[in-house]
Amino acid sequence: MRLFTRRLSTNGTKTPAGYSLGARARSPPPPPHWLTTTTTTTTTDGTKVTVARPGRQKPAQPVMRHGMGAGNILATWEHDVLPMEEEPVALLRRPKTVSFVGAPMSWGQPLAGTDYGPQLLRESGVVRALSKVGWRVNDTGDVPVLPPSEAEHRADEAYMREHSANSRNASAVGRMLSSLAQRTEKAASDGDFVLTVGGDHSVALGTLFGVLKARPDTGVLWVDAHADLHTPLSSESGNMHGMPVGILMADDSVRCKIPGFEWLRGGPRLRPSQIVYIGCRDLDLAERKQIRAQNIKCFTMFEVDKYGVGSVVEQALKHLGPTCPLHLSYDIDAVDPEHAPSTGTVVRGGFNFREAHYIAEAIAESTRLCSMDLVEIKCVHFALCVLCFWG
Ligand SMILES: [Mn+2]
Repeated sequence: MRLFTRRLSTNGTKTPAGYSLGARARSPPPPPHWLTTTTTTTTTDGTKVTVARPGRQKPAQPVMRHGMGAGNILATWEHDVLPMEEEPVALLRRPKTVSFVGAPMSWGQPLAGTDYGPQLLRESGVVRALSKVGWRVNDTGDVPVLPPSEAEHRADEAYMREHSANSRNASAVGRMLSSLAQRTEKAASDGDFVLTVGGDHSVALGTLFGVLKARPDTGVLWVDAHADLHTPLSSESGNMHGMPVGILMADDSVRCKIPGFEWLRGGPRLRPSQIVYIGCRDLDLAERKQIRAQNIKCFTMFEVDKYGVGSVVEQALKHLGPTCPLHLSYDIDAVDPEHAPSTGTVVRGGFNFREAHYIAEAIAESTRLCSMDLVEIKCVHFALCVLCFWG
């Protein structure tokens, strides 16, 4: 599946730069691909005839709104998508269907704005873009996110005191993730591609838990500036968006004590060999130690610079094995702030425009990508409005 876009080359689909009168004046360039539909028919004597005829209208230009900063990347898809060859996704049902799940969570970190992510994606035309590349889209709407109640707040405080833990709003986050996990499990069991749009990265705990229930041998590609490998027992900030991998890997005796996360009991645990990190560049000491101790495959930006993004994705896929379904958890902060400035935890030195796209394209090319999170897209203008309003 091509969620991300590919730039048009100058191979005739676009007028090349420096186009001049001359040979081309006598032989006009072909019309843009969006104005042409080609049909191939076989005549009675067996020869194939290809006919080009006027087709779809030129797609509308992207609409930039609400500080769509994730934006320089996402807002380009309307005019930048190349129609791709039909690609079999053997592990999904036919007709190939995307279940779009909105997860407008922002309680996993301290800033407002990520809760606007699903709406931004819908407004920027994600459904139309997916339909255009041959997918049926089932928009399941947003999973409800409610603020912590008084009782939940007290439960959080008691847990943190008792275990010297650090987990802000754990109850409210856990409650929402429980419904999210049920929804992703159902969609994955139905054979759909599950596309979850956050929301902060805590939502990946819910989506992966559901996906792993339906497809236990799933391999995870975690594209992120961070490893999100903490638990409330190791976290300094207490932000739940830094813990989805850590909690998924943790033993039930640790994770089921976290208020709001009792439902994880007996459920799947992520094995260290089942995940690969790509793009990390902001790891703290505890996370580095754990990555080494558990022998987790991790390609930091150093490796991306050293080997190139092509080799890194190839090695990552090789590590996960040749047959398993794949889940891509794409934190937009993996991309350099120059291209994706509207995110919660900005870290410079990330992927450039082509690297950011290449990763998704190369993983899709495996034809085994069956689920994906796109998270931490933050609406800066919206957050500023909230701050001004309350300010
Ligand atoms: Mn993350």
